[in-house]
Amino acid sequence: MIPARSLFVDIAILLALAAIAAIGYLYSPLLLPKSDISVRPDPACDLNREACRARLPDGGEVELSLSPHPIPVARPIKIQVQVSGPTAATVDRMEVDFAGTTMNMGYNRATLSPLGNGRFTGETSIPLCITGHMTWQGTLIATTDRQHITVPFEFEAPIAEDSGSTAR
Ligand SMILES: [Cu+2]
Repeated sequence: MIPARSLFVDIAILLALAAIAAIGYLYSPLLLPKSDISVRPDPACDLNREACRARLPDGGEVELSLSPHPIPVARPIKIQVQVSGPTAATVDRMEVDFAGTTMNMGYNRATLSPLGNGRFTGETSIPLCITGHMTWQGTLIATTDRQHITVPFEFEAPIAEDSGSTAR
């Protein structure tokens, strides 16, 4: 009965290999390195006045709102993010990183809390620049199970009119 026994072992090995292949296929998105996607927001939109949107590759949208308006420095800023479309349910982590576009303003990153249905909220503050006012880049970083999606939003803070100039 040696041949029969060896056939049984062969079948067991084949089944085990098939099971490993199936598990590998199911979990491959978790094992592969995350890809990075960067999408640009509407350049005409002004975060100092309104919420701004960017289109996601899956057809959905991401909207960022910083308040109050205009956006203050050295005072609390409320951050609200709304993700719509298929990506909304897959976001595990939502952060906004604030950086000076023309100088290093230090590390300013806020992790937002999920409110459900693709909504996230948080609070932060950004430091006053020695030059008075400058352009900031607020990069929204959405981490899903397989991607980092970044959206670089630009805004001025404090805006020039806020500096008290009455020359014009
Ligand atoms: Cu600065």
